[in-house]
Amino acid sequence: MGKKMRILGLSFLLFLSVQNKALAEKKEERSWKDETIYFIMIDRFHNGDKRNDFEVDTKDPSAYHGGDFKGVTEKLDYLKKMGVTAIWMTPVMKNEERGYHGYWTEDFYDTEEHFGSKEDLKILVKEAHDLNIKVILDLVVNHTGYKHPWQNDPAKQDWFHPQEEITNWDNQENVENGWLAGLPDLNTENPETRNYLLDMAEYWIKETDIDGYRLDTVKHVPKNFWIEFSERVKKVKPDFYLIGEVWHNDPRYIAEYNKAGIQSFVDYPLFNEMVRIFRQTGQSLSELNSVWERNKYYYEDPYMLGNFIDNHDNIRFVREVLLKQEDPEKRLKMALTYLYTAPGIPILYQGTEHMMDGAKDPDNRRMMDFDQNKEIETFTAKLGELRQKHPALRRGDFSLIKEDRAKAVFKRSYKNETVFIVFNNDKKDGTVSFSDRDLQKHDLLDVMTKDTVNVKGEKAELFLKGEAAHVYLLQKDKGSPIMFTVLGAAAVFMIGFLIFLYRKRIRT
Ligand SMILES: [Ca+2]
Ligand SMILES: [Ca+2]
Repeated sequence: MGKKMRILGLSFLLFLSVQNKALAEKKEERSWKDETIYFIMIDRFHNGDKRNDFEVDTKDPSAYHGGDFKGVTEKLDYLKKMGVTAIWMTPVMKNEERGYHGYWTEDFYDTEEHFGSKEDLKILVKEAHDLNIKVILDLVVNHTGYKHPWQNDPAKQDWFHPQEEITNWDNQENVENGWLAGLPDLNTENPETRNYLLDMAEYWIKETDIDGYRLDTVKHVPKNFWIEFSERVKKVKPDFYLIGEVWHNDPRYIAEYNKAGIQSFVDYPLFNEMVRIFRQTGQSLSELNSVWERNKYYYEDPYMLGNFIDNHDNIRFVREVLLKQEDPEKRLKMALTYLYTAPGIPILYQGTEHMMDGAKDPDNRRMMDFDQNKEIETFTAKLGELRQKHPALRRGDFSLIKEDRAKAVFKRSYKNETVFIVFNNDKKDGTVSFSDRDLQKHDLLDVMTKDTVNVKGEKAELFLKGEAAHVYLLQKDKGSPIMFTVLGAAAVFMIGFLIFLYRKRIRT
């Protein structure tokens, strides 16, 4: 009997450990919320092929500047070093004249010749995948380019809505059916047009093996189109990612598109607050927490949202800072620290890591300079590395645990990892002190500087330079060896007790 008992006990332990391992592996499977996205405007990124440089004029901000698929492929190693795990590229389809940005489609089934061939695009995707980098393509279904040939095709007259600019932005029907900035508005209610667009979306996934779409002008296309669209693309690839551009300040309005199957959005309400708070000293950070509280309430999964401080449609963050006559390097470091440590997927627009400046479009789309600012480049790469290394920064909960005018402490925890993100948004140096039960018997490690901060009891007192942010990792419990002994003894006792019960049952 004794032998059987031992086998029973061992099998039980083995079963527990296998089950725990399986559970842990399942939970840690890479998800879209773990990604760090880098946003590339193909024409303005890197010129890898001079043979497609016709009509290129780098002096004209509205002309082609020479960037292409080969250029992106050549820079994949650079992106990998930046801690990037996914890229979002501006539309790749053949555009009409001067459509360097890609949003003026001429042919939905061909690539833009300035960027390269379909083969070049496939090589880009393949090489990105080899580096474990996912690829998201920008997709426009709301409109075509100004001079699209369908407009003169008698068979395609009902492929467009009647030519009429959007005038009432509070009227959803007008927002959906009106022409945006004079661009021919596609009639997605027409089954023929709808099927053409759905087939096209499916085609690019099958043809190039991309992993997601960034959906342009989502609010200008009816929700019932997006419902069918999401179903179709997810049939091709179940984990296909959709991140929608619903340019709006109200999360309730944006979150409505969750119901249409779009699981993520670029977070414009957060963008507005981040720019307002980080471009100038003295601002309280509390509104950042309010945005998160609202996001948790309205979205299906707020961790899927895409966070950004820069994009191709807005004045660059650095310019916002300069307009306030503040220090761009300090301000940018703070904003980037929040971007990479707050819940949601960071989206870095090309050039932000080189402190690139730029006023409104097209000045915010200057050709990428890979040597402009090595200091910020290294800083951003470090943040990218931290986000990958610490699950608490990707999946942890988030709360504002201390707020004192322009100083703030955010706490994030995931499983047995805890981080504190501390901001001093004042011009002057100062001490940030805060209490937290988890600080008991723990020290804090500054993950950027590797300095250890000794903690007394449940209180931490941190000295921060003016306009600075630090990320602190809660160190392992100082008393952990004792904890292990206690837990070990408890386990032995439990097994003994089970054996005792089993024996008792056999006897009776
Ligand atoms: Ca080129
Ligand atoms: Ca429309």
